[in-house]
Amino acid sequence: MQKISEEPALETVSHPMVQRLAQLLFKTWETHLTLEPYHLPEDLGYVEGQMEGDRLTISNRCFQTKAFRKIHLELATVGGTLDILHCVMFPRPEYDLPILGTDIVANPQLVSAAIIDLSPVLGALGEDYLDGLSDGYEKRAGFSQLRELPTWGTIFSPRCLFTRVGSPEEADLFLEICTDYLNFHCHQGSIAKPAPADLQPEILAGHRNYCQQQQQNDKTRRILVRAFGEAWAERYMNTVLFDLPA
Ligand code: BLA
Repeated sequence: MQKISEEPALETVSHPMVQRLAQLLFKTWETHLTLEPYHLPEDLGYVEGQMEGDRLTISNRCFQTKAFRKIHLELATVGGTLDILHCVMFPRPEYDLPILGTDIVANPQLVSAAIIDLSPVLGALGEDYLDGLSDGYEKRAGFSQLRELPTWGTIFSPRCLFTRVGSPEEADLFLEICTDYLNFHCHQGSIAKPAPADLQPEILAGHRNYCQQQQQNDKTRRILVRAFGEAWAERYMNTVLFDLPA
């Protein structure tokens, strides 16, 4: 595959923090993993809709590797000003790995939400991850506006970082913590061995729970419904954002 980090910048999305996190994700994936293409349904790779007069543009990039069933990066822009980055790395159910999720919601004045987590699949995040992420997690003390998780956020781990980003220094800090988390996780993913087969049903149940909770995020759903309607939004959330393995 061509080096994804050398491809032209991802269409339409302009917020610098979104651009920088997208580039960081590509670089880190290329450094640690051997990426293969993952094919989304034909009509859902690049999508445009209309939202109360504003255009909504979505572009998706998707990969898979030995240990990851689906590595998904989505960039969305609403009306040319609200930029959204959404990324989830779903492990294959044969592997006992947590689910990496990260999301940025940014307008030119403020990044109202920046989140990164390695969410446990089997009950609680393992000691290896708790230790491996602790230096990065301690850096959260540098944010002045940490946020409370919503009620559906029971899936997130004690290493979850959720904050507003109000200055260039805070933007750098968020990207630094993302670098720490991504390097640790992608390294773990590159050396992971399949788990005992009898764990698989429990792992699948963990993935299902993650997707069910994420689907309760009404803020995501509302944007998709306004631009594309109920049925489309439902299909998109079930098949592109938070699908389960066949
Ligand atoms: C919040 N997500 C939001 C918000 C919007 C979106 C508009 C509100 C911003 C705010 O509270 O300041 C919109 N996010 C989207 C859209 C997509 C998207 C349209 O990804 C995709 C098309 N969300 C995720 C993932 C995580 C996540 C993977 O997709 C975490 C790993 C978290 N988004 C998340 C959380 C909130 C949020 C926790 C705050 C929700 C709340 O406070 O109610």
